Amino acid sequence: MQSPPLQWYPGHMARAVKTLAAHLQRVDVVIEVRDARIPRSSTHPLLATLAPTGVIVLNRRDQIPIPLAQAWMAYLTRPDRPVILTEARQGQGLSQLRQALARVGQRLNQRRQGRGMLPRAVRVAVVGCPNVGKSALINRLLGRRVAASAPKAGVTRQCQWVRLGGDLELLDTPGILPPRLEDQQAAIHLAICDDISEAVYDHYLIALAFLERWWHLPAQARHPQNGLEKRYQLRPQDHTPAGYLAALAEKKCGGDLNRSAQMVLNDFRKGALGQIGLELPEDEMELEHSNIGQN
Ligand SMILES: Nc1nc2c(ncn2[C@@H]2O[C@H](COP(=O)(O)OP(=O)(O)OP(=O)(O)O)[C@@H](O)[C@H]2O)c(=O)[nH]1
Ligand SMILES: [Mg+2]
Repeated sequence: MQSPPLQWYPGHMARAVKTLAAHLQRVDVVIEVRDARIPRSSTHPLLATLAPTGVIVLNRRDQIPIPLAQAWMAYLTRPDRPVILTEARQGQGLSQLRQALARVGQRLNQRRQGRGMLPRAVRVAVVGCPNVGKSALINRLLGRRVAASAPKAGVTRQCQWVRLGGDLELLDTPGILPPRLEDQQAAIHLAICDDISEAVYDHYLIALAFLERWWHLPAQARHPQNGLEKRYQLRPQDHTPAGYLAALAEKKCGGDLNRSAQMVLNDFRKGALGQIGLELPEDEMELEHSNIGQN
């Protein structure tokens, strides 16, 4: 079944992009937070033009298998752009992030000193798609709850500076997405991960897209392998993805397909189906290869 194109660009996001561009002119380093389940789809193409990313944080590392997280790190790391894996709710991976920011601060203040200027706090912007965990990360870095953080897209509506001691100033920013989601696969992945507002899509189609993806994922992308069967006592091998959703509706939801779709999405999002990475660096490499071929 063909899903209607997903569009998502509320007014607050258009305004956010404008104010963000102004704020970014004042920052020393940009942390781009991505959702480790979808590192490709949770990047924002405009960000590269607004400001170069200094650090990539792959957040939600608890939600994908470790070997996959490591493969993404190796793929995305560049000499001038470290990649740090985090779990922002528990605060894992934060010491590496603090170290990376301290290095930026040292370089900045050495330069300032060279020009006879006084040292100042490093200004860090935390940017990324909605719901990837930007505010949670800031709260963890600060060790107290200064930024609203909740399990839905579009919680942070305005840019907000917060200070951490004398060394660090952090800018929390609203999640942004491109004005047009031209890449429909990316839009669907963002919807599966709850990184787009629920109002704009059909749960049945998004749950189906999730199951279709799950069916084709290699072993390294899911842990345990039989997460669906474990959760629902229904063998995926006996069904197509659509058949599975129908069987699940019969078994658990009185035949209601929408309820079974919602259940599958909720379970995936809260990790009840195990660790599942929807995107792989291999696919990305293939894509790059075919683009080079076309040019
Ligand atoms: N499992 C898991 N959940 C996380 C992690 N980081 C954040 N969350 C949860 O994800 C939800 C979204 O977090 P937020 O901090 O509001 O995300 P945000 O990027 O600031 O979202 P917007 O302000 O809407 O752009 C919250 O319920 C967090 O508790 C993580 O590493 N693992
Ligand atoms: Mg936020």
